[in-house]
Amino acid sequence: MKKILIVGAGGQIGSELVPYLRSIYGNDNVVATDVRECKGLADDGPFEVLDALNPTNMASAVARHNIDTIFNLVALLSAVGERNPQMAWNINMNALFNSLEVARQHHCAVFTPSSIGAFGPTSPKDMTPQDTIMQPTTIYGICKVTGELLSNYYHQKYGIDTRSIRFPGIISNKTLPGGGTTDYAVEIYYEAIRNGRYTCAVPHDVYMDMIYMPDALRSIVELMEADPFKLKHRNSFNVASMSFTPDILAAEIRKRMPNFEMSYDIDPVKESIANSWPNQLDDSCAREEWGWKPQWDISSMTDDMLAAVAKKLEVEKK
Ligand code: AKB
Repeated sequence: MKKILIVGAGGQIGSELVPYLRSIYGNDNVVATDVRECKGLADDGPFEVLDALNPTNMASAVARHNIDTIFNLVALLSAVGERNPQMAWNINMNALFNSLEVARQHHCAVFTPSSIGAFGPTSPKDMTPQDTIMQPTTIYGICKVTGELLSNYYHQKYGIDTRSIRFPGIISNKTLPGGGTTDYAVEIYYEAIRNGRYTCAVPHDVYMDMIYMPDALRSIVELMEADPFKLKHRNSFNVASMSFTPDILAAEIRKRMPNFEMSYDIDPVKESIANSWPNQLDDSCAREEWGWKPQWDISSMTDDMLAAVAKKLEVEKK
């Protein structure tokens, strides 16, 4: 990776991946793009407004900047996807298809995030294997499985260096996620600091995999830098870091804020999605093939999140 183009850079992952990649590969070598202007992304390096659904404009950016690696971060998440499945398919699939086609024409590598949402109710719930039955029941999951297959197809047929990770819910403190089923695990920290209480839309006892953003960012670079001869899989790798229920996360916050209160107002769409996803993934292939190892757990993440969110909200108040 010498010259990188990120499409959909303004979202939860992109807003932190851009500075992370710039710190490793150099500011001028990471071109951030999004469908709209994004505060902050133009401060330290190149930024362009680019609609990933327009392949001509994407190809032009790749050619102009001499890009060798495309990160396609464009996505409508699981819960919001259920409100408009046609739009979710259009955005999720066509941004990926354009990235792969432009990569084929301009000889680029491609990274695309997949998700625990690629699994469904018929997948094994506990220690969900890397290779197993995948019959998701959300449009988001259907896009993710199709995207995995399509990315493998581009690798097998055209030799494109496609790689991907099945991300758990990503917990971060810079940009809020929008429209996911795992969003509660980010919102809870903001509401704990703001109001000392949180109303959760996901049932109290549903386990889902989660990962803290610093681990997620590191996993992306480690996979993209991995020796291709060691990769038996490509699209997409299970990674695991921590798995908990809303009750467990609330108890963790209460250890630091004893008066924190949690109540529940269940969203039936999120409930059904959460119930269809794994409790915990088996990430042994990622560990064996490219050395994946998480560094954060629920306790260290909660310390860091509460401090970072408190600081952020304090600064915003001024
Ligand atoms: C979502 O909840 O939709 C995402 C995901 C797990 O892919 N955070």
